[in-house]
Amino acid sequence: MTGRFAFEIDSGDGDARSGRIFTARGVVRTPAFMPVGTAATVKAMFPQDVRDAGADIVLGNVYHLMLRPGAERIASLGGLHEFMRWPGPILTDSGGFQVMSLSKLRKLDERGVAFQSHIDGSKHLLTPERSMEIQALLGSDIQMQLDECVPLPCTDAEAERAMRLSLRWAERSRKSFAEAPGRAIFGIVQGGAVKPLRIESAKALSSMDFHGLAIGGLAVGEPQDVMIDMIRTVMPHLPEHKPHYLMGVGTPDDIVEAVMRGVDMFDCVMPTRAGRHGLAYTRFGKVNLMNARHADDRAPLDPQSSCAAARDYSRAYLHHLFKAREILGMMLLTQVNIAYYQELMAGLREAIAMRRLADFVAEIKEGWARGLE
Ligand code: PRF
Repeated sequence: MTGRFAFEIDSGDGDARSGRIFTARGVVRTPAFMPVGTAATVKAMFPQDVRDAGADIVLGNVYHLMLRPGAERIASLGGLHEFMRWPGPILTDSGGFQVMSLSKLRKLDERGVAFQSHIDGSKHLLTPERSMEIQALLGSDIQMQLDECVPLPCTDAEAERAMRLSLRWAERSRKSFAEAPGRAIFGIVQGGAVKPLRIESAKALSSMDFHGLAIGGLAVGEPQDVMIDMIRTVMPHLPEHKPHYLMGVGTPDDIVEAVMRGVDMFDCVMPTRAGRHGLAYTRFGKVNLMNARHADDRAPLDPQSSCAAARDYSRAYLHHLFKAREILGMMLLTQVNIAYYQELMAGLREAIAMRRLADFVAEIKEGWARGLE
């Protein structure tokens, strides 16, 4: 492992940027979409297929991996990259967000978040320091601070309390982060849908020497215009020369809108989860393969796709696989969706470099609106 963590912006179009993040384990082309590999696997996909689809980086989760198989165990087995056979960069989420959404028994205070495992009921305390330690044990290339994300809508007082707690946890996370060449730690902006809170959070984090800044607390139940409004509010207060990561977003349309406003990185379970439920993301919008209209259709999902699963199998066959609950259906549609998301990101990067982002966005939105033939 050599080299320093760095971010270089190669081109810009309006507020959008395209560039490269340099990590110890390779380069991430931005804007980037990170497939979610929660439990040391991008569900239903071989690591090499994730790479071949165009992904430079995947995401792992502290919460799941600390509970099963355990961070110390993964470390003793050679680290997460070796364990899951993904040699490229890995970003790990800090755990707080997953505790709040997955564990039914949990209690949050100044120290951290105490919770019971959703798997076996065992008790754990996740502090900012322990989250950093776990992320280091996993061998993460980009660590995230521990934060608290409140679901929207919420009261201003609740948003403020969580934002201030997240700032104090940001300082503790930053302090306990073990510096290593090519490794990074990102801070996370919170503040609900309250603009002055968002601005205060962004300013405070920007002064804390993080390698990148994330916008958290969005895509948690608010309409898209609220999300866009918050991105627009925060962005002028983030350092321009550091990566901007919008956590847990989103639909292809959300991603396009955020890229136009200066976001560089995304992650979301949407393409993988949808793929396991018979939903395909394509140039022609979202397609539900469970629908009977596909039962006799010889056409593939998209003959022009870079993905063999989208080119070589008929819609009728995919429909059959989902009706029969065959595993291959999930595998094929996960491939289709990850390939489509990566194709979209590659298209965005190219359009930014050519300074034709507005035209590109108009073209792809037209395709989504047209629907499948
Ligand atoms: N914080 C963390 N992870 C996250 C989020 C957050 O706010 C979100 C919000 N959409 C997704 N994942 N740590």
